[in-house]
Amino acid sequence: MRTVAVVPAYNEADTVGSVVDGTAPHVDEVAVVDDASTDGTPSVARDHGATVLEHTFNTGVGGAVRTGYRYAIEADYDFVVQVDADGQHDPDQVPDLLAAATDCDMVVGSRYHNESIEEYPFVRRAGIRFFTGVVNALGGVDVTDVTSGFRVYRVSMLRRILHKRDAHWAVEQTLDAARQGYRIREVSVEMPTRDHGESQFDLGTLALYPLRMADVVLRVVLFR
Ligand SMILES: Nc1nc2c(ncn2[C@@H]2O[C@H](COP(=O)(O)OP(=O)(O)OP(=O)(O)O)[C@@H](O)[C@H]2O)c(=O)[nH]1
Ligand SMILES: [Mg+2]
Repeated sequence: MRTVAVVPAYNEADTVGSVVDGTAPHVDEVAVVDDASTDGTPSVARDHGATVLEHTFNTGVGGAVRTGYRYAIEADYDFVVQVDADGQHDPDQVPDLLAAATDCDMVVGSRYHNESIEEYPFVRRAGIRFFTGVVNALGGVDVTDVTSGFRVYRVSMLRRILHKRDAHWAVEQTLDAARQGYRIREVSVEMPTRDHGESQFDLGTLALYPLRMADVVLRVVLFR
């Protein structure tokens, strides 16, 4: 079984090196997707031995992970493990996630199976609950943390669920996978809140949430 780690990274020069170092022993290759950073993230990642896939323009997390998935598909890997570059995902938990993937197609690392969710602000928790509820109701599954970016995919499934939109990529692909009958499991992962760099969440993003979310869900439910 060949495994690649996909690490989306935008201005994470302070943390990406230790993420690459921590992840490399557990996988065959670490591919950092640099989302047009301006702080030298790609050269730090390269210095730590990662393959670096560079975006010319910033796309956001959804676009960055799609580039990584395409790389995994083209290179014919069996599994992808997705790890954030900001230090929120502990690479020591990668083996647990990979082990859980041997008899399923997608493994989601959940903060709801331990106390780490309690660190997150109320609005963020309410958002996670809401998105997770939508995916469970429309996908007939029982996950707790659909927005988690600490995940494993079987690449044969990934080919069939590549998300089309950059916003709400996790909702889109998880709902799509659930509706196609793929096996989804969760594993408990500790995920402290971010303490470096800049979050993908800002006021503009939050304001557009309901509209973008409805767009993504309707597309999956009606057209796939
Ligand atoms: N903020 C941000 N992150 C990006 C972007 N493109 C790729 N990423 C990477 O995608 C990963 C997830 O983004 P985060 O901003 O950490 O999202 P999050 O973990 O849901 O939010 P926080 O809890 O605030 O960190 C990180 O490794 C980022 O470096 C982008 O355009 N903006
Ligand atoms: Mg983060």
